[in-house]
Amino acid sequence: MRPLIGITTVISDDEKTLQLGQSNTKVLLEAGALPVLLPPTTDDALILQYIQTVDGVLFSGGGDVDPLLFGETQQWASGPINPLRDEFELKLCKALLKHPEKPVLGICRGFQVMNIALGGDIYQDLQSGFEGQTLAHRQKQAGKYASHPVQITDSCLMHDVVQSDTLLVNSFHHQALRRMGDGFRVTATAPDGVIESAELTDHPFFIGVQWHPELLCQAQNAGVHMDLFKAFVRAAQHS
Ligand SMILES: [Mn+2]
Repeated sequence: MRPLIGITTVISDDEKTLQLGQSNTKVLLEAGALPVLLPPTTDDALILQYIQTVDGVLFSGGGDVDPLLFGETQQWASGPINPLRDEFELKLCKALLKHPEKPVLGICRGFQVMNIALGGDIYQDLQSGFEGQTLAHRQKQAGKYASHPVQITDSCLMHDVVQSDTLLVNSFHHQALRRMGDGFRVTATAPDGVIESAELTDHPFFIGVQWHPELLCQAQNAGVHMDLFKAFVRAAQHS
């Protein structure tokens, strides 16, 4: 039996559609999982049943997290927010921390949600908030193409997965992690110092990445990016 991986989704503002980029389910199917969509809810009992039902959770990419959730107000560069999605994902992530047997992978916004759930915060906007000049973290080319390198730290799950000290990644974010949440260890940084991946120490598999590996998997040489999903699915198989 394939492990069940729950993926977070968002309800459109007009409440007509449940939305998720198809690349998320495609890549999980290719990596050997059975992806299932998790409609947002704030019901604690339902969230617990989601966790009990699935073997792992993917926090998908998406829009900005409401800065009020880490003690700030919106700046001019803030993107649209979705309060239901914010509340659902933060509750789900906090509840998952009590179930370390369930592996967690976060992509872009999902990575930021993980850090906020752990008590950390994010730069609302790199261009106005980051100390110093950043490189272009909002690339113009398609997501299957990489645009900047990241440096991977030694002795971490991410290094075990990619088997390299550097990795070329795509970049579609104007926000990034700032103060790290409890136990969340930086495992990759861009040349400008922007945090690009982290993982929870003392957890079998709780990894977030700022890039979009599911889009890089569409390229010809997708091996290393698919390896991240394969490692995630393997961890879910053991749960
Ligand atoms: Mn980037």
